[in-house]
Amino acid sequence: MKTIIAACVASLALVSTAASAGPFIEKGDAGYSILTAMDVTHATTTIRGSLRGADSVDMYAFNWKGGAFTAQTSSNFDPMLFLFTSTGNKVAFNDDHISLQSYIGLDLAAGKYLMAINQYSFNYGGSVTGFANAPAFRGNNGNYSINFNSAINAVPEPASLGLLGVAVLGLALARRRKHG
Ligand SMILES: [Ca+2]
Ligand SMILES: [Ca+2]
Repeated sequence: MKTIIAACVASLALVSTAASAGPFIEKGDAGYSILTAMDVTHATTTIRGSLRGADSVDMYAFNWKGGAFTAQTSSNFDPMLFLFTSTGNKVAFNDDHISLQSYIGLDLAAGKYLMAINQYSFNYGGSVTGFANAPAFRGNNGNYSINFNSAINAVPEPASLGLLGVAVLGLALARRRKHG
């Protein structure tokens, strides 16, 4: 039984390590179109990046597990926040929620999405293709973080596999005990 408990604890430790990876930091400069959006490459509750001059829009691609979704900006400039489907259909937009900071909250179906952040008063014309004007808009230089209520890009498989592994191990030990 001790062995099984130890295996359970080890398995849970692996699962929680995978779920609590640190912030995703923008590498170089995230793009501003469906094709150039930067992939968030690990499960995280925070994206951090910067906007500099002609780099006036950053767009990120991520997977959402489904359910209640919130995204809140924190920045030293006046941000605007956008959520699109992976094919560029607008899901949500917010400029100012608390003070000048942006907030998006909704029940979001599982799938791949694009999140973009830029600066007031960039006019994107209500469409993802409106970001093509990004280089022409010169905002202030600044740093931002986008914080999520739950890990984006969370991969559910490791948790299921971990539990499955524990079940298989438990069965194997039980069988060995019977034979021994
Ligand atoms: Ca950037
Ligand atoms: Ca704002």
